[in-house]
Order: sequence, then structure tokens, then C-alpha cells
Amino acid sequence: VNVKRRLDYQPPLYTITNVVMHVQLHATATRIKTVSTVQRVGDHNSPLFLDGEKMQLLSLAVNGEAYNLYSHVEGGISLTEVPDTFELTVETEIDPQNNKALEGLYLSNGVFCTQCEAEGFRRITYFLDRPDVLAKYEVTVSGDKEKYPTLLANGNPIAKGEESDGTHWVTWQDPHPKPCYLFALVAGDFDLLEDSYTTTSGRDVKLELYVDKGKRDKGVFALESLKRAMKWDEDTFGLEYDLDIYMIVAVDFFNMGAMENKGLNVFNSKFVLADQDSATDEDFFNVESVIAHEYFHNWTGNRVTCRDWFQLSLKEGLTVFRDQQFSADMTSALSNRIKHVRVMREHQFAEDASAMSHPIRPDEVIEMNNFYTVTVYDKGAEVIRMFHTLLGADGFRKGMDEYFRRHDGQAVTCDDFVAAMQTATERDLSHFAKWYSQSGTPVVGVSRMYDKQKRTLHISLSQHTPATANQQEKEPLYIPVAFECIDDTGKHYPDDDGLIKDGLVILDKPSVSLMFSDVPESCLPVVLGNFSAPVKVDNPLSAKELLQIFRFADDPFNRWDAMQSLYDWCITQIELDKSVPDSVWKALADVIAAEKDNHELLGECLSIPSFETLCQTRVGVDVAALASARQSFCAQFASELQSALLTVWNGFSSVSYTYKQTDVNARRCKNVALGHLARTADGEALIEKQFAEADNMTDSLGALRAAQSGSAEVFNSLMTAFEQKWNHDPLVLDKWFALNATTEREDILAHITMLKSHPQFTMGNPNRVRALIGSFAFYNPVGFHQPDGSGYQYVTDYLLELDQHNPQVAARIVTPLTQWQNYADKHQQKMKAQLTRLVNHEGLSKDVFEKVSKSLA
Ligand code: HT7
Ligand code: ZN
Repeated sequence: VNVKRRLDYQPPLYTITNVVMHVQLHATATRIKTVSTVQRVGDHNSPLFLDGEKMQLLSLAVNGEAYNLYSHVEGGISLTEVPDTFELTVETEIDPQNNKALEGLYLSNGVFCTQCEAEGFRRITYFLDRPDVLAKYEVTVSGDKEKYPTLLANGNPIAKGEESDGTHWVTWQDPHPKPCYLFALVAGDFDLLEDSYTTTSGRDVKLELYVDKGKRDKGVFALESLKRAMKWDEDTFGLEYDLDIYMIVAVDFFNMGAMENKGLNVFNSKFVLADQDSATDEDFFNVESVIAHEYFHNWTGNRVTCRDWFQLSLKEGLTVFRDQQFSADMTSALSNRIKHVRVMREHQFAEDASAMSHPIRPDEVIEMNNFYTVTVYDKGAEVIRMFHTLLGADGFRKGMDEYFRRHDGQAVTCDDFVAAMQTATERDLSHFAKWYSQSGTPVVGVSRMYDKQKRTLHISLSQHTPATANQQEKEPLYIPVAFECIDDTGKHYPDDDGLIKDGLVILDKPSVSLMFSDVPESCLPVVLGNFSAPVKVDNPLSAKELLQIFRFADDPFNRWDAMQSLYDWCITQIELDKSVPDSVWKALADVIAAEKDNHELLGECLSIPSFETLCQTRVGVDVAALASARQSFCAQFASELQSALLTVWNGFSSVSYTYKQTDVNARRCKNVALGHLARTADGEALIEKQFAEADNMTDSLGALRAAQSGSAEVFNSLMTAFEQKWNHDPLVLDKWFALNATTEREDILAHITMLKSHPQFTMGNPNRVRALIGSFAFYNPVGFHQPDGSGYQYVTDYLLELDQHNPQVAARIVTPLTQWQNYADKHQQKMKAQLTRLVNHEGLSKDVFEKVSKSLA
């Protein structure tokens, strides 16, 4: 296998400055004629290597003359003796209808659509498919007018016409040089939503949103979100849109969430279509955030792009951070922050503890598609957030301005980003930059010593990063630790030496000591406010102390986190066959009463840490034992706090649905409470009432989720009603598939087998596959980790089949199997047996091979 290494980067030997393409659409035989202006870079005689895969080469010409000094080599063609500057004409033929990998140009559901990031353009034509080759494109798309009335590509439409044979064509011109991964083409028959936006400097931009026929009304929220994102980027970063038209197309078959192609974003319809009947509050949130994410890429990704794919976090970490800030401004800061932290703890920490652990800027890659990870995206965003914390909003803005001033129109590296931040703010960020190269989750240890006589408190903060698969040696990082010291009356204390500045302690060596004089014994160190760094914390605190933090910490994130730690502690008690003290139940009832009107905090505080989060605070997890301890805590929680929970559930008088933050918070609170009440005798009636009366998907789904932990009979009858109602809507049906897949039941594997033959299920659609098989593997711990290994075997069987069609999606769903390190030996053996089966399978894709072989190494 071909391993690519970051340090082997070489600038391109040739570049392409101009591209003129003609694409003649045909379901099984699309023809593409590409005329590229090629230039030799520097003084050399090396051949010109062009990437190309899975196509037929029809002809090749240099300066208009047929050229035969080329040979097919692995992954492309090699041309010798080419002139220094010339026009290269390549004609290729591809089969979009049978492209089930959904990379390059594919035809699904009657829609032609491209996905070129990371390396899909090489499935359309032979090209220098690398992000540091930037060219201007003019693209003519032609196709059957009746089947494909809409023909789109990047940039502005400059000409169109019709032929007598029933075809028509449109020519698009994109004035901005771009790497080929941002190329896009779409053709189909859509409904169109139109709008416009005037930028601060007065440029009128046409906004166009293309959706499946009949779904216009479900696109309104996405279009409104786009305008909010455009305004926010102007206000926050001074960044305006730079073309006359911005198009978004929603498609049903898509490997990921969305794609930021210049001027022509392609979206998974799941992140565009939303209305109150069919979308939950969470769906609305996701639509707004993904719309914003792709829009923000126009500057962080498109105008300034990546030099090579190892630098992916340059655009993704930064753009995720930007969309997080936007969402926090549009909705609310606390629930957003908690959402991000859950992703980090449930998924990124798990990745970092597995053999797929990698720095946010990876060093070695076999298949680039495998590196669109929670590490590159979400830990990458946490690193950007730390810049923001350290430099302040103004310093960060200065750094961003400098980054664009230096690099607009270029393909650059993470080091270039750090350098711009550093120069603009006159800070030495060289130690901080180690976050780009070191993988693993640091553990920040907190220890304290109180001297009763002297009334002094000594607190030591230490850091340690456990070795990871790719790196044995770890160095101390530069970690901003938000810090509060509070006593049991809520009084806050400064440290003697002023090491706490603006609420932050910089932990930049193995350990740092803080001294507090003349303080009471009840003083506690409260660390990592707002999750100020992507680390785990080892701060041994009793239940009483955690409750003290909940009562008195200034930082609302810390208050929530104290409750999470308290629940984790309670579950540990149960694992140790001990009971949860009455004082805790009493305190929890007080918490609910005290925060009854603070729906946002209460909703979050009533949520018990997920099974996946609990795994990250334990080693050698015995799945059935941990799941049963969690269950039993949840059951006690419900019975001990039943009347308080009922008050919460009743507390939100249901006015008619609007997606506004106060209502979102209240609905969340109500649905979390219902989830608990499901485990009580009254649960059934409440669930049925909510399900019957719901005027929106959030409450319907809230009832169904709650029913999952109540009686099977009620659950099944509600599920049947839901399926009948929503049979026609695949996006809603995905919720139903996922609920089925995450239910605990003895016959879960037979049940999934039955669902695979549901008329709406198809292996060809990644959303369906993720809903059913992905949800099972990721979120049904008891079913997936069955003691006899049948869950692992089931998923493996499925992946072997899926891998033949769509390796990218197969490689994502294999993730839980590769994270065997966290589980008890008995699980590990059986997980590895299936991984071995996979790795030995003839014809396995390099996508799955990379993850599985690393995991077994
Ligand atoms: N930049 C986009 C990444 C993406 C992608 C990558 C590989 C294969 C398919 C893909 N679809 C989209 C999405 C984003 O981060 O905005
Ligand atoms: Zn992105």
C-alpha cells in the first residue's frame, strides 16, 4: 500500500492555470473534454504525471495535436517530453449511474452531482489533482433538457443554448482560481427557492436553493440561515461574499454532510430540508450550522486553501470554530459548548485512545477520506478556540485579518496560520503550536494540600499525555486552564502570585503550583471552565464538593460538568455494589427546584452521561456491566426524583411550535424529563399523551425516545404508528430506523435483518445505512458488544458487502470495531477476530484496510 507522508511534500512540477471543460451528460457514458493550460514549474525534465482513476481515456492532445508519448501508470498517466507551456486536451468517458462510491460524478435519484473533495476530480478527468494547483475554470454542461432542466456549475452563467436533439447547455465561468477539489457540477429537475442578499459594500448576490420537486417549503429555513451566516461573517470577521450568485443544491445521496464547492454548495438533503412537522429542534440547529459552515468555507478553505491534505485542519478546524461561534450567537452559548464537549468526550477522546489516533495535522495517510475525522475537525476547532482564548476576540480578529492579507488566493499550511496569528499579536506561539503535531488526550491532574494551621492551600496542576499508537514520546503542551477557587459560601479567591490571569492559568510545563493564603478549608479548585482545552481532568472531588461547585462556580459549563461528574461518581458506586447516598438524591431534588426556570441549564443537568462518555472515564469496560450500572442509576434517578421530574415535564405549557431558543430549551427540558419518567409507573400514560398531542417532530421523537426505555408494547405500537405516518419521507424514516437500531432487545440482529428488507432501505443510500447499521454499531452498546461476538460479526458481514460499493461509508462505520482498546479482554478478542477477518478479505478497499490494519498493528 501507498503511504503518503507529510514531510515528503514537494511543490508541483507542473501547474494548470486555466481549464475549459465540456461535459456531455449521459447516465452510463458521460463524456468530458478538458482543455488545460499546463506550465512547467522550474527547470527540470521530469515527466508530467496526471492523476486519473476509474475512467476511459478517449483521446489526448498537446497543443491540438494527438499525443502518444504517454503511458498508463498506477493511479494515472505519465506524459514525457511535453513543452514548457502548452494546451492539454483530454477526453474521458465515465459511467455515473454505476458510480456507487459517490465520488467524482455520479447519478442518483435522477440527479447528476459531483463530489471532488478530497480526490474525486481524478475520476472525472486526468488532472493535477492536488490542492496547491489553482486554476480558473469555464465549464459547459450539456444534457437532456427534459430530464435535466437545471444545469449548474461553479461561478456565473455566461451563455446557454438548445440543440435540435432535445439537449440544452449552459456555460459557467468561475473568475476565482481554485483547486479542483472545489469543482462542482449538478444537473437535474428541481424546485427552486430564490432570494437575494446585499453585502455591506453593496454587492447584490442572488441566492438560489435547489430542492427535490415538491419540497420548496422545507427549504425556507435553510435560505434564512444562509442570510444570517452572510451577515454574521461580515460583522464578525469583515468577510463578504465574492460572486454574484450563491447556489445550494440538496441531494439525497451524499457521503458526508455537505460540500463547499465554490459558489455551488452541494448538501445532503438532511442538512437543508426542515419544517416543524418533520424536523426536530436539533435538525433545525444542524441545518443552520451546516449552512453556515459551508458558507464560511468561502473564505476559510476556498479563498485561502490547503497546500496539501495533511493541512486539512487549516480549513476544517478553523471553519468548525467559526460555525460554532456563529451557532452560539444565533442560539445560546452554554448548550452549544456542551454539545461540542460531548462530541469531544464521546468520539474524539475515543479516536485518540485508538490506533487511529493522529495529530490534528496528520503525518501519514493511506486514504485521505479517512482523515475527515473528529480529531481534524473538532479537536482542530478546539485548538483554534484556544488561540481565541489566549489572544482574546480582538487579537484573534487581528490574526485573521493578517492571515487573509498574507494568503488570499494561496494554498497554505497550518504553520502559515500560526505565523499570521503570531505576527499580528506579537505573541510567541511556538510552544502552543505543538498542538498541531502531538496526538493524544492530555490529562490535567489537580491535587491540593491544605494546611489547617497556616490556612494555606497549595494546588498543583500537572499534565501528562499518555503514549499513542503513532507517538510514544510526548512533551508538555501549552494548556490554558480556566481556573476558579471557591469556598462553600461561594466566595472566590485569587492566588498569591497572580498566576491566575483573566481567570486562566497557563500550564506550559509538567506542573504548575498555585498558593492561596488565608483561605478556608472548604476552598476548591474548579478547573477547565468552558472546556478551555481539549483535555481530560483528573480532579478527585467528593459528591459534596461537586455539589458545591454546582452551586457556586461562576462558569456555567463548570456547573454542568460538576453534575456530570457527580452522575459518573454515582454510577461508579453502583458498579462497586454500593448505593447512592440519600443526601445526593436530596441535593438533586434541590437542584431541580432551584433551577426550575433555567430550562437551558436544567435540561443539560438532567441528562445522564452517555454510555460512550462513561467509557472514556473507565478502562477495560465490561459493556453489559457498565450498561446495567447506568440503567440502574437511571431507574433510581427516575423513582427518587419522580415528582420533581413530573413538575418539569408539566412546566412547559405547550404553546404552538416555534423554533426559538427559549422554546427549544423548554422542549429539551421537558423531553429529558420524559425520558426519565418513562422508567416510572406513570411513564406510559405520559408518553402516549405527548405522542398523541405533539404538533412537532421534537415532541413526537421525544416521546418515542422515552418509550425506548419503557414497555416494549407501548414502544412498538408507537413505532408502528410513526412508520405508517412517515413512510413517504425518507429523512423522517431515518429517525425511525435509528430508533429501531438503538433499542435494547434480545433479537436485535434478526430485527435489523428484517429492517434491511424494508422497502425504503437501500444499501446505496448512505443516510439509510448510517441510520440503521451506523446507529447500531455506534449507539447500541449492548447489542453490538454481545458476549458471543455476534454483533461484531453482523456488522462485519455488512461492511464486507458495503465496502464493494461505498468504501468511504464502510470505513466510517468500521470505527467502533477499531476502538477495541477501551473494552474488557473478552470483548477485545472477539472484536479483533472480526478485524482480522476484514483485513484478510481479498479486494478490501484501501479505506477500510487503512483503519483495520492500523487497529491490528
Ligand atoms: N469539506 C467537506 C468535506 C467533504 C468530503 C470529504 C470527503 C468525501 C466526501 C466529502 N463530502 C464533504 C465538508 C466540510 O467539511 O464542509
Ligand atoms: Zn468543512
